[in-house]
Amino acid sequence: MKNIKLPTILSILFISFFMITNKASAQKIDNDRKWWKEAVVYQIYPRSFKDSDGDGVGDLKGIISKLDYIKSLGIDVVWLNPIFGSPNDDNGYDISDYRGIMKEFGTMKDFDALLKGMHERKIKMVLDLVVNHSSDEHKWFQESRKSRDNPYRNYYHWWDAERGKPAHRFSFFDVDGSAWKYDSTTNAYYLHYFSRKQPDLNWENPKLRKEIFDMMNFWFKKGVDGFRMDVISAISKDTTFPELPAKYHGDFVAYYADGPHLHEYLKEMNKEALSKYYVMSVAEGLGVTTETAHNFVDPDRKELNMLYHFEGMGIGYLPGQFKHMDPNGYSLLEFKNVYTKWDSVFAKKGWGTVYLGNHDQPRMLTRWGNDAPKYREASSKMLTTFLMTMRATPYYYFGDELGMSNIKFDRIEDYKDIETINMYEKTKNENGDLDYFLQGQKISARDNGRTPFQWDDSKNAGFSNATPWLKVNPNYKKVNVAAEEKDPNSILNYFKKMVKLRKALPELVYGKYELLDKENKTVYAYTRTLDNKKVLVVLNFSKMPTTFDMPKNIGTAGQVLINNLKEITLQKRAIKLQPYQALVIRLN
Ligand code: TEU
Repeated sequence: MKNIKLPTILSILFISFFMITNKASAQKIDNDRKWWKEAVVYQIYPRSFKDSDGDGVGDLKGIISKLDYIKSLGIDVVWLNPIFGSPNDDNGYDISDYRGIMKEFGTMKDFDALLKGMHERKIKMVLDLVVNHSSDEHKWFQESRKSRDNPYRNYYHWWDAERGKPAHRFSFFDVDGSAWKYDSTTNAYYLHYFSRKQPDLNWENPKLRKEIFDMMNFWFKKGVDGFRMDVISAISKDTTFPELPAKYHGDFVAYYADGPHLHEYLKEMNKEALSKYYVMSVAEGLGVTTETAHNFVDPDRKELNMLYHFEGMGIGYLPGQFKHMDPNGYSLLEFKNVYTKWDSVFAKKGWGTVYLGNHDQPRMLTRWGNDAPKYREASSKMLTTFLMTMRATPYYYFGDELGMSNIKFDRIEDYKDIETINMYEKTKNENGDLDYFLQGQKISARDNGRTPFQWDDSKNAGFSNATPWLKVNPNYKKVNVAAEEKDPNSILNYFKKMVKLRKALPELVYGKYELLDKENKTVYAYTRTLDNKKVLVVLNFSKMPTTFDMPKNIGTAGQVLINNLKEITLQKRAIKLQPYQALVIRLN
């Protein structure tokens, strides 16, 4: 003992203290560590991923043939948009057979092979649960509409016409805007929040609920690892169908998400299906607010794991104009505010999600970044950096890892999406400005995010030998997997690096988020801190160079963990940022 000097003793003490605190806090994370919190989810729109049988439509065998590519991304979970039997009025969101595979996509044998292939590669599979509505071609609806006393009548919402017209309900996809459709066979109206071919299921009926839970168990027994739940917030309705309460005027979506028995049904779903397996569940939180979010995801309520909110997706629209974005872009201050607010919602309890695009949205590069040739690479990478450094599970949309961008169709004939086509018809019927409408769709239409995946520079981007169901973006000659795999600095390789970094640093998953320089209009900067580990994320959201001054109280800059450009200029505490530069820096 006498040979050991005081500084050595101090450092031993220091190291053991460090180990104890580290262990204690590691345990703290352990308590509520979950695989789905640490996962990166990769969303695949099967219709547009890879066509194996030459009909111009992507399919399950196509996905199987690309499993090694999916694995190479380093992601953990694949969410597949609906793959079930469907007449495709809304690309599979109108299901006619919940236990069968859509003919164009393949067979149950293909599905089993796909699931096996994913599991062999340690990738989990999440399916889409579409149970607010079915297809009107589902056997239940075919029966239900036959007569008022059919055993399936109560599987849907009917309003007998002799009661007069039902109170108005808004439909997302109807050309007339009404969610009630008159059906002469039984002289009654049925409810459809989406298209006429998507009648809403009646969750009040315990038999219907049992059918749904049995169906979920059917897929879980096959080994499926979870569900993304389509408009699940809308399943419970006040079946007296009163006039829309005044509180919801101008915000019918909030009303749809505020059904009287919603949380009873979710608890029942948890008990009868979800709780029996170690699976994940994520609600499409249409109409869910920061006040109501906890009701879905707090663990002690035993409902769902996560939800994704729509507040971020609402940024940048012109006021009062559904689906027309402000040509001057969006406000980064608002963007920061929304994501910071949603981080704080789950700071103590529950867990969030983060996404910048999906099959219902335009491409993230066009909408949130800059798809001009000069900026597309930097801004794609910058947005990926944002998604991979937030305290929330990232849901990353296929093709964004290549920097795919909006196709911006000029003609209505090029669109295939029921939403665009019906809104166009509606605008026409109302003598609206069709050119203005089409102009708006170039930015906001859902088909922008649904064009075929770009594999290489061969015909149809290597997606299909036949004419694809939706046109391929002409930029595929340059923007494609084959080219980007070869280029170490590609958007694709940056995405892989970013996924690796997130997986390597627990502070990027669990660490506390603190916004810096809140009023900065072009730079989004924050720190992520877990115990004694801290990183700084600095993102230049603009095409102008700028300087970011590191606040004194956050520590000093250490290793640069990621940089989406070649250079970094750091003078004392001033970081010079090039257009769309993104940095993750270790703080000491
Ligand atoms: O989306 C729900 C939804 O509200 C969308 O209609 C959204 O408002 C719209 O896409 C914005 O443009 C889910 C699915 O994600 C979507 O693909 C389906 O069309 C819809 O439900 C009906 O199932």
